[in-house]
Parts: sequence; structure tokens; C-alpha cells
Amino acid sequence: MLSRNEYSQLKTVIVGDATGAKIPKHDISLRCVNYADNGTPPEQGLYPQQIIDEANEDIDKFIQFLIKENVNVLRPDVEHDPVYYKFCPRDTVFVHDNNVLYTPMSLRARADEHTAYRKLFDRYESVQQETVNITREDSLYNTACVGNPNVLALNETEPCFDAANILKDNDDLYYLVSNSGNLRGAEMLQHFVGDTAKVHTIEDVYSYMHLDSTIAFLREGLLLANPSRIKDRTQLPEKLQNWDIVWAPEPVDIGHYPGFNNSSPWLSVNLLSINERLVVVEEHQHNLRIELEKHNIDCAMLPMRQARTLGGCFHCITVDVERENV
Ligand code: DAV
Repeated sequence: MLSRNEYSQLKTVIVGDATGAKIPKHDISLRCVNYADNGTPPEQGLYPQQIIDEANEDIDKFIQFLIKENVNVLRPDVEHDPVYYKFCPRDTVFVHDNNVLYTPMSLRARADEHTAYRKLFDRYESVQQETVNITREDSLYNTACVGNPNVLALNETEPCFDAANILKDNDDLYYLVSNSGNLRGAEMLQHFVGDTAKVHTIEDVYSYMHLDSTIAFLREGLLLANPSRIKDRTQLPEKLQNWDIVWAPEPVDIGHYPGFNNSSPWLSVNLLSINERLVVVEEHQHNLRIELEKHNIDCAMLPMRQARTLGGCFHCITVDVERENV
């Protein structure tokens, strides 16, 4: 059985690769999903080499750490030249129980990204891999979202979501309705997981990309929340309302490469849990470390200099494939 939650002992993980990362062709999906709140996209083409090199150097350090923790590391297909990138497998690959779903991605440029990861699951005989193909007609996107967080990028013409809109807690899956995931996507996810889990939607909390810079699950009954988005526990689905909450302190802004910005400073929340007592955190987030230590959680402080530039810190750049299941 594969991973069913975000925090029990990690055994096998996919770690992304910045090689070949590109700004894709400009189209309505890129404008509405990635840049609704975030200026205009940079020119199409490879990211500057310095970004790619620094990201890969930091990934190498992270992998050394994982190996030291006895975690088995899998990497995207080196032959795969991405249309967008293979830096954030979290966005594309949803793993739960014995199921792997390559989600119907919100960006057109990411429609075939799953081909970078598929072979990694061949070793698991009983695992089902499913890919959802959608058309991504212009009518899926609502350009009124640009500059207006009250209007979401995705209409409901077909199910559409990134895997990073989901966090898992065993029999419960939490799904953010936002620019990168619509309501039909949540229904599709429920259909896919069947009676192995219940999908709970989170709405009107954060309109832009993904759930994993807003909430992190630390263990059963303890979560980390971003107070700039979750103002009050009543905004959480009922099942999470009686969890203990660590309110994330103001992040240290590590900045981004000039002209290339794919995320907010709240990537501080985007941590990877190794187990209930150890998480990997971006190395400047000392106030966060102090808060987590109060809950007996140690922090491995590691660099990820281009996290904001490329839009991913340690949660985004990974997929927990196997955890010790409870
Ligand atoms: O907070 O800007 C980052 C994307 C995480 N997958 C943010 C969203």
C-alpha cells in the first residue's frame, strides 16, 4: 500500500528536478492560473541557467539528507524534456492507498508532465495508475480572475485540478477550490478514490495556487496553518476544526530571481514531513522552527534558494510515495 497521509514515517519519495524548466508558451491557462495575481509571465523559454543550477544544487543536498534518513529517493525520467517543468511532481501526481492519479492539470503546458513519473510506479504490482484527459478549451478559463481574487480562474465546464490542491489524512482528503482546482475536480477525485476516502472541500480561503502553502498536516490532530489565509478555525472543514493548530509565524522572505516569481513568501509552510517528529523546512525560517519545537517536532533546516522563483519548496518538489501506514 502507498502513502495515505502527510506525516507517518516516510519510506519512498519522488524528488523533482529543475533541469529543463521553462516558461511555456503564453496562453489563457498560464495567464489565469499562474499569473492571475502575479504580474505578467516572463518571456517564453528556458529559465536562466543560474536558477536551474542553484535549484539542482539544493535538491542534491536535500537528497543527501533523505538518504541519511533511510528514505528511498526516486527521480523523474531524465529523458523527459518538460514543456513546463518537472520540479514540482506534487502538482501532478496524486498518491493514496493503492491508487495513483495523474490529475487533469490546470495549465495546458502540464498536460503531459505525468510521462516523467509513470515508470516510477511500475515496481508496484498492485498499484493502479490513472490519467485524466481533459480538453482545456478557452471556455474552462475565466479571465476576470486576473487581478481579482474573488473570481476564480476555472469555470466548471470539465473537472480540472492540480494534485497539490489536495492534502491527505488517511480516510479523509482535503481539497482546495481555487484557481488550480474547480468543484467538478473534487467530485472527480471522490469518484476516483471511491470508498477508500472522503473528499472534503475547502472554499473561500485562498484563491491562487494549491493548498500546501496554506496548511500542513504534522500528525493526527495537529496542523500548521497560514494565518494570512485561515483567519479562524471555522473556515476549516468540520473534521479539522477540533485539531490543534500551530499558527505559522510571519515568514522570512527569501526573495526570488529578478523578473521570475511563482509564489508568495508563505512557502515557509510548504514543508516535508519525514515523520511525526521531524520535518524539512527552508533554512531561514527560524521562527517557524521555534514554534514546531514547542510541539516536539525537530526541523532539518535546508536551503532551497529558488523556491519562490520556481514556485515550490520541500512539499511541492516531492511526492511521498510510501509511508509506514497506520
Ligand atoms: O503561496 O504563492 C505556492 C504554490 C505551492 N504549491 C503561494 C502558492
